[in-house]
Amino acid sequence: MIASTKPPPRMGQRRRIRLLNPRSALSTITVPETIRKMTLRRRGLFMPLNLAVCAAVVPPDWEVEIVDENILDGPHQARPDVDVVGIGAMTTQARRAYRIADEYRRLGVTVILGGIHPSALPQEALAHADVVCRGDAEGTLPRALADWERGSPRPIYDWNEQPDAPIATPRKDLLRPADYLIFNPVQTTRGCPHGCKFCTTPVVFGRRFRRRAIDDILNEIAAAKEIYNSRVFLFSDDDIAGNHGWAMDLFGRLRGLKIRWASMCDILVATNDRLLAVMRDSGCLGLFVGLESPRADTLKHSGKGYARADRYLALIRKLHAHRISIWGSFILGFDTEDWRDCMNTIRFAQRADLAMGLFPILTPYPGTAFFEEFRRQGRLLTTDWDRYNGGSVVFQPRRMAPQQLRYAQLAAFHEFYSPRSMLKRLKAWPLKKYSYLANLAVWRGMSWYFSRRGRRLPHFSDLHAAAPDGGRREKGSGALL
Ligand code: B12
Repeated sequence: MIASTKPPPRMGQRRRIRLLNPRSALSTITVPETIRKMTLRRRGLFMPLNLAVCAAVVPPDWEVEIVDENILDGPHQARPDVDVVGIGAMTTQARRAYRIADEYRRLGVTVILGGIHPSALPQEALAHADVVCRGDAEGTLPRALADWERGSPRPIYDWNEQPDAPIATPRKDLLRPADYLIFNPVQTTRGCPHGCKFCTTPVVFGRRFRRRAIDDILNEIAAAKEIYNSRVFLFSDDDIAGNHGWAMDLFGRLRGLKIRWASMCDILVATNDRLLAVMRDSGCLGLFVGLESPRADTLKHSGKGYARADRYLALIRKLHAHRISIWGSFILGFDTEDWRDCMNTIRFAQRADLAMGLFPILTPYPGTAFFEEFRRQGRLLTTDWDRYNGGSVVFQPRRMAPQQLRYAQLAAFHEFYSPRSMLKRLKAWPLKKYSYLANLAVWRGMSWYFSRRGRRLPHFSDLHAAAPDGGRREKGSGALL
């Protein structure tokens, strides 16, 4: 543990805080050049909305700046020119966040850690920080800074002590739009009533669905239209239609703004015809839907019992009939599934004509039920947080070897994004220009990645050939690769 030595501030002096987004381990895995190619040479994919929100709740008499290490040419160098540094971290950023925090503390700058990972593991984070803020910055950061000014900050501030602090409007003026592909994410809700065992959201932000004032949302969008000329928006929500009544109000009022938008959403939205119609009228182009698996027993096992796998196809077709395209996300590696189930998942995604598919490997993020379960069972292979990125196997799968699972993931991406699969899913008409571009970007990125390494692209048939039974279902096989 490194102690911070800077004396408490003198009264009346203007305070300075630097908010920092550490470099993410993921970008070193997915190869920065590929990301640049895919993002039209923007430096970053997504602007750090978390820090723009933090900046909005810093007391007005403080000077505030945001530094995003992901868009710098080299690593950020800690400098003692601020009083406080606030660092946010998802799990993939935790290791780098801790290193920067240690450097700042060595210089005597007070360090506040926040975001999803420190919220899930506050004691771990406290070894690198003076203060840890758990959950929303709105309910924690202003209190932490006020106590710091009085010279007596507490080690932990929890948003549950102030659960009704309103969701703030982010300070986007502190960032440069040209640096990011997605500069105008807008968040409308927090928390999630579902309790999926793989998801961090209910653990960190609670199971009560918290809604932002609709006027604030509309004002943020209107300002972005005017200042940045934005017409297409991304709602950075877990589930924009998690509450159908509220979503109906929101979509009804969005209609007047004449924007187009996409968001994450659960599949149950397709059970409500009236809501779907209003949603489409409000400018919805597409939804990112967590489907996880086409197997009912897997959904039940993962705590996603609210969704019914046998209705997936019909509900997806209904969304398509409303001209809403779907990015489906599936998780590979559940205890109920082996590599053949991974293959069947991809076949399902192709049959459903999904515009895009994501196939992350099951990752037991700290705080989730799966993390506790795998730890209890001695199945965690590592707690190197850099590897908690959805592209590495960090636990011992029940029905396949770790290498089989990783290979199945690569085969899944390859087969789903192959030109033949793309044409079949997207069809020639009506022309889905953006979906074609996005599919081609993934395909190009994959082909480039494998050819540079002199490796052929992975196929599920390789797993068939390597299986000891020649492809019939065997129990607990660890053989391959
Ligand atoms: C948009 C998004 C992305 C964007 C990028 C986001 C970004 N800024 O870099 C993209 C699409 C690139 C992405 C990718 C990934 N994502 Co993502 N993503 C999201 C999503 C949907 C919204 C994030 C967001 O903008 N939230 C809005 C802001 C305002 O909320 P916030 O970040 O939590 O910040 C608040 C508090 O946490 C706190 N806070 C945050 N930072 C700080 C700092 C300080 C000092 C303080 C005091 C407070 C504080 O205050 C903020 C305001 O209240 C979330 C879901 C969610 N509900 O958060 C998942 C989520 C963050 N993603 C997740 C995951 C797993 C990933 C991937 C690993 C997925 C994958 N397999 O590829 C990658 C990793 C990317 C990487 N950089 O390494 C998980 C994180 C789990 C974890 N333990 O880390 C989440 C929570 C999804 C989930 N439900 O499990 N993601």
